[in-house]
Amino acid sequence: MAVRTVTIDPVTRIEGHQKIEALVEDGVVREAKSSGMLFRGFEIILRGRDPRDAQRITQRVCGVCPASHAVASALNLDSAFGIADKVPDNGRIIRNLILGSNYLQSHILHFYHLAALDYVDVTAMADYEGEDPEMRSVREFLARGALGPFLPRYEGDYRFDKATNRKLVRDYLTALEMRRLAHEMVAMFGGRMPHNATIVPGGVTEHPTVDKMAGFLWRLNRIRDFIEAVYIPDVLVLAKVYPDYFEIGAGPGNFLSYGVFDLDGRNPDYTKRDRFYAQGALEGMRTLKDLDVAQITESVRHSWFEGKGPLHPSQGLTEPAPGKEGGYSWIKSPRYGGKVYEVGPLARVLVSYVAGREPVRRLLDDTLKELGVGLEKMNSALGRHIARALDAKLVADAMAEWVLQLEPGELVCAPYELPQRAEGMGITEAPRGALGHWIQIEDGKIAHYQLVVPTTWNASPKDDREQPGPMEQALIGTRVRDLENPYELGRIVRSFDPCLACSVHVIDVRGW
Ligand code: NFE
Ligand code: MG
Repeated sequence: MAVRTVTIDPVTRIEGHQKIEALVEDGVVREAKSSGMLFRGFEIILRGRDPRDAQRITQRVCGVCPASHAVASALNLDSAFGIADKVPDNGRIIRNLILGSNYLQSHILHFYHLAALDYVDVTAMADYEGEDPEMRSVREFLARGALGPFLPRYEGDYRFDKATNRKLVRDYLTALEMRRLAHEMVAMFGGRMPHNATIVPGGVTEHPTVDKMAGFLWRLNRIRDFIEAVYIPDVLVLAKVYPDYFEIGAGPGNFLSYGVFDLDGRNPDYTKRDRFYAQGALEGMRTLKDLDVAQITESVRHSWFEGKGPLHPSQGLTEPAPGKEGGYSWIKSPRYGGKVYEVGPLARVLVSYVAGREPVRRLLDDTLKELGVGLEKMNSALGRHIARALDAKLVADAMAEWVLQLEPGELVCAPYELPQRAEGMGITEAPRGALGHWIQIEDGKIAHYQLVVPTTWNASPKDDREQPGPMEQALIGTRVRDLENPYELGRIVRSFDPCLACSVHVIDVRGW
């Protein structure tokens, strides 16, 4: 029996430092460990500060998904300040437009610039003789051996023909332009990108005008064309050439979504809000239960923190314990009802699908029909890419309607008074999945702030019950054809779109 440990450290082309360790026995992964390899201590920066600083500071957790932290912290402060039902429609919609624009750039970034390189063979550019100046420069960089991040890479299993490889390189370049447009869209209503300046408790500070709406819509429509004509077709080509990736990378089979994009700001209970994407906990693709935030806990059994049993985020305390016995990650282990749940575009799309949401049902049904596969195949490495592309289309199409609902001249923000003592919760969905912020205010200052972030769920280590996290489960059982080039493992991990910067934000009570 041949047993070997395959280590990928760092996993490249993701955000931040992640290490994957897989115990491979007779060519099959028997055990897998996902580790977050950096400590950041973000929440500690928040302690003792003006609660409104949370809105500015938590955005700095990440440059990829800052808008989601802006929205989560604003919802959190809205609830703590008692104005969760007072945000004017303009404020609600502009928050959605900023967050939606950030989704589009994040998904396009992930597919083309981070994940597709696992499948696209850039050496197909070596004898390119066309006139496209950008493509010619790719060829020249390749000839000079200066083509990071395309190279070096794991070798083997590049299946596209030359024409498809070249098309995907071209689309990689066009995708950069699309992300620039999406950044501009954030800046039009958010003032700047990455960390917007306009989302505040009570709404936003930016007023809609007809020229901003028109400029936004023009950019959005270009991105919608790209998603429709390029992104989704490219993902479908991937699915057709690599159909075996429907068979690997299955996660725990439980999916959690907090719902996102408020369609009505009047219900102060975020778990019951009318949102574009439905809320809920889906077990095994069929059984959808109402979201109950009391079910959320974080375990630190295998994380480098002191602490006993799992705690709800409102109680969560963390004392760093580097080198703790049994620990192997700076990431905690969020669980729902004690069980392992996957979050992300796949969870979002499946929860809304089972909840019966149009147009999610229509789009996913059409896509599955075109690919000739059943719904259950979505729980796979390929399923995550497909769900992310459909998520981009669903959000972009909805944004085109929302922007026209803005009313120039109407209010954008509600007034409030800073409470001396209060607590709050803000739940939303970042591009990578369920995102929650929790706050306690004492003497008018932040006494306690906790974030439970999508990649914390997905890249989590084992918990108190020794249940592996979603990515670990997705790796276990995978056949690795070449231990020197474990490309299957990289492809599975990247299908989750991990962001380690977000996932290891953590808190310490002593200010470590
Ligand atoms: Ni840093 Fe993030 C997203 C958040 S992490 S990218 O999307 O919140 O999972
Ligand atoms: Mg946390």
